[in-house]
Amino acid sequence: IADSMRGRVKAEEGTLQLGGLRDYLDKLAKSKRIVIIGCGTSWHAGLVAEYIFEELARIPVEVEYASEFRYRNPIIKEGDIVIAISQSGETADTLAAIELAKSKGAIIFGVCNVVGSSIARATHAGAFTHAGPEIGVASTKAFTAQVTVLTLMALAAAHRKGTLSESLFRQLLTELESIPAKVEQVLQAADKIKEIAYIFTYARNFIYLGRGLNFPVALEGALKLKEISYIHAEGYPAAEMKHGPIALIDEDMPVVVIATQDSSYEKVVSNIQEVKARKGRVIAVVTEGDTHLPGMVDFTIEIPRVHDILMPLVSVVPLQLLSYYIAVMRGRNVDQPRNLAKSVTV
Ligand code: F1P
Repeated sequence: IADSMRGRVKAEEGTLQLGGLRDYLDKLAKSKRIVIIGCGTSWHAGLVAEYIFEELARIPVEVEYASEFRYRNPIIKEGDIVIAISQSGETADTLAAIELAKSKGAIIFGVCNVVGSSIARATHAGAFTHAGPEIGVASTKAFTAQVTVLTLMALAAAHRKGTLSESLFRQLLTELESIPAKVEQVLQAADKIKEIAYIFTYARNFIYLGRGLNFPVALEGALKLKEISYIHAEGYPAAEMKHGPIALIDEDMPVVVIATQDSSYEKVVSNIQEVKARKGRVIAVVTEGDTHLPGMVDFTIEIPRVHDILMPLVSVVPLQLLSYYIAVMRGRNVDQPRNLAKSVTV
């Protein structure tokens, strides 16, 4: 990922090298609406991109499950931008959604890992993630690479459109360069995450909560746990909890909360208080140096401070590790989980 980022980001020049987008960047920057499609983890990367495109480029974004797209007569007009995300580049539902959008005159951008894949060939433009092959079936580094590429696309569009100040543009590019080292730092907390996994190995259910950009990360954390450990897990926006899921909370319900120190921190802390008042057991992903949450929750996992926009690239990693260790401790085959295929081609 670091290598692939270096190929695209030239922070010192303040430019972005997204070769596959060059001829279409203007169309992306001027678009009135972007529709993002994908399945599974790729759909979650799309949700992250929704926040980033809307925040930086002020372009309205809709994120759709590719598997549902063709069943609801979607409104796509000539010139609409559709971004299709797929690790394998072979997902049948995503390919079918692309063909439908294309037949209505949409311009299709691809964010794919596999050069020469069916989805890459069906798109008009796009960027490869170059994350290398996923060893396991469940996407992990693909997610990080997809979010990186989508962030770069949003930065490029926002810069071209003029909705992003030069200083923030440069700051984000520079911070992007520091992400690999920050992810390394999270990996060093693996032993602590392993200890937490040990305690919750035989939990039957999990809830994951996050706000803003950490909401799709909560969904992705829950999906990873389902995929490789077969534990039932659900992700919610933290504020949704009181609209139903709160009824599930008792001492047997582990709740993973991404509670980093961003603009929603205070609200997330109050959500944690609601969980604790009902005896839920809270594992919080916190910003390093947070002195408040360790005294309030059962377990904390520290991650380095990063700009809100780039947070998912770092905050997803402890959740992937937690799922990994729980699955291993339950004796699951994490590379080849039951019932899952790397490319869902039917
Ligand atoms: C989509 C996906 C993956 C998931 C599993 C099944 O694949 O849902 O996110 O981990 O492998 O397929 P893709 O379109 O991103 O290749």
